[in-house]
Amino acid sequence: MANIPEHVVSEYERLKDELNQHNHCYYVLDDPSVPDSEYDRQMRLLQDIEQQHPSLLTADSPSQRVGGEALSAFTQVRHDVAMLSLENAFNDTELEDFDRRVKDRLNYAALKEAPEIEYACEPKLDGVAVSLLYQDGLLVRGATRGDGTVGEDITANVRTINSIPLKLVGTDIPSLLEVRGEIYLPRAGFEALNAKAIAADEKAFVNPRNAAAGSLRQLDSKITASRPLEMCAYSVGQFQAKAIPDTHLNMIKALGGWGFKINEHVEAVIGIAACEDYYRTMAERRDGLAYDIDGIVYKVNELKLQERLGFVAKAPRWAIARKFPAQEEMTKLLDVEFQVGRTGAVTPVARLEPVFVGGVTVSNATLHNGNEIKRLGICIGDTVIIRRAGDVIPQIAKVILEKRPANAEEIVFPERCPVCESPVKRAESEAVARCSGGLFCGAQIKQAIKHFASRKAMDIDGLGDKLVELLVGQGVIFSVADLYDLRVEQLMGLERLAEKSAANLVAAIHSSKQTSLAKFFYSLGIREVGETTGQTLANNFGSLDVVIAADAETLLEVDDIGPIVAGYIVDFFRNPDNLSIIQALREAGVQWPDIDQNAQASQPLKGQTWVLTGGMDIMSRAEAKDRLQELGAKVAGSVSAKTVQVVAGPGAGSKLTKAQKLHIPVMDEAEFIEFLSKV
Ligand code: JCF
Repeated sequence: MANIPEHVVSEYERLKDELNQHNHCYYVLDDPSVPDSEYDRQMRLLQDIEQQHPSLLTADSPSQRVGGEALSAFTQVRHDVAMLSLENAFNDTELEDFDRRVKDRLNYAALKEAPEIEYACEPKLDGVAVSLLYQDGLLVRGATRGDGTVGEDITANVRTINSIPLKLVGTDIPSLLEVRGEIYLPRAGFEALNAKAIAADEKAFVNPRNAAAGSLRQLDSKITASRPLEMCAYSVGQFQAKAIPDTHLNMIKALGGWGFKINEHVEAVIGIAACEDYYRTMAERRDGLAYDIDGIVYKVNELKLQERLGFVAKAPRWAIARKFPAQEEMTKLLDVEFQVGRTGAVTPVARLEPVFVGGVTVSNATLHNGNEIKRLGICIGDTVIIRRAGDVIPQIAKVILEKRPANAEEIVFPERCPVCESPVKRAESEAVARCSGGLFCGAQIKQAIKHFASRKAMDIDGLGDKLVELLVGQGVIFSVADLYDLRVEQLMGLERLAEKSAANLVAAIHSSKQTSLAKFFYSLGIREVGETTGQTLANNFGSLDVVIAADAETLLEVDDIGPIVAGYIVDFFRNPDNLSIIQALREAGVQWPDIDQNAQASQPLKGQTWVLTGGMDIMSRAEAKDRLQELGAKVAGSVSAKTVQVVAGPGAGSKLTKAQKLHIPVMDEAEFIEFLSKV
């Protein structure tokens, strides 16, 4: 380092170490050590030094995570220790057979009292296997698995992945370490990537694994850098160190100590029955995980035993993957129906040959809108791939064109509403097409009434979807206001409604008349006015008539109301049909206490955003939300920098983690109830 003052060199090394450490806290431990602004400041200092003294710059600098020059091709890499695949087990019997083979091979039959085997259990991540080579603690090479013997050199790409240490940390760093693991895209990253692709009219990825593989195959590492990939370490190939761990689990822990992300659910258990319990527990948690897993990997935990067991052909005898039900299956598109929603949105719904996928039988899937049909290039009769992962609704991920039958039918988007035959129109800026029939359309009337009666709206017990279909279908009621004229004798004339249920329903309709202003706003079914906006309107304007009279400008003065919602609200109250329904509801006796605008003291949480997550034992989630909103707080669905307080119950997951990451205060249910009693 000729000509570079020593204090600059040492400052440079210090910044590199510190940034690597912040990076580790943020991406591996999910626990940031400094605010983003401080990280950015240190990064700029580092980059300044690198600009003034380019000879200092090495590939392990944290500034290089953004990717560099594009390659023209990948070079081949020979794995010194072959990268193995795993044998699969598809049921408990196959797993028990594996355990028996392990014991036989270890000659346990000859023992008087053969012990149960200890197994390390871990979720099997659905991503791309990689090998990372570290010499004296520095990342020198990253490679794909390839065929297990020869892979591709993807060093430039792996350097962009934030959870991969560029330099190992901790103590007893091995002189040579080849780490194996899975590079994967968490579900949220996958959804975001696909949403972007769809918005740009590009092809979407079928699943996170394909997206991860595609992201790693980029010759331009800047593209890889833009994808939120993660890497989780699960085994070791080459290894030279002073001390070698005795078990797989201790090896994994050592990797964690050197800075790798390791799976939070790895665990050692004794005996195959405990392995089966682990499988069932993880199967229940599967939908709630932030990433796709396709099974559980079991490994004989003692490395000495692993050595004695050895390998067959391409797989170790000491490990097996127990597979979960697939999250993707093939099926046929039988037909497409068009459903009309509350706001007139016409949604194409795919009718599928029933298929078991992601643990449930799926026979319908939404096709969202006309653009989605075009993007998928789908026809009736096509064979499709259905994906159902997490708690999201099943999606058609891909059409298998090779399997298209000769009589495949084009899907024609209807020009007239399938229910009321009014023209279907689509605004230039919108993907959604809507029936223009408004409250003339039977489908929209039905949906409006269902919404009005629902639990979080007017909460009319006993007025279920089926009954609404019947009442509107038979011309008994035409609007929500007609509900309040229903008589017991009238209802009894309908199929399947006994006198007692009819009387109960009339009573429930009667008692719904006492409501709150917030619920009433929500009940009206104004576009984009959900529960929260209903509460916002009530809190800020205090009475229905003030909102009816308000123009868009007045509405916009409220923080949480944007121009689009304001427009919908104004349009709604300018519509004479809507006003006459509101008039009829008031005449029928629907009422609520107005909110005293001067009683600011009753809203001590005004302007605060709260988040509820996890379970609640004493009060219900809905009650908690109601109480917070009455106090003026906004209750949001996700944690952000704006969140002032999180209430976390048992089972809280990613929202809690994020709150901790952002240093947002968290309280449990008991503390929350205590808090409510004091405000
Ligand atoms: O998570 C995985 N996909 C995974 C794959 C985990 C493991 O522990 C593995 C693996 C492939 C081979 N272990 C081996 C030996």
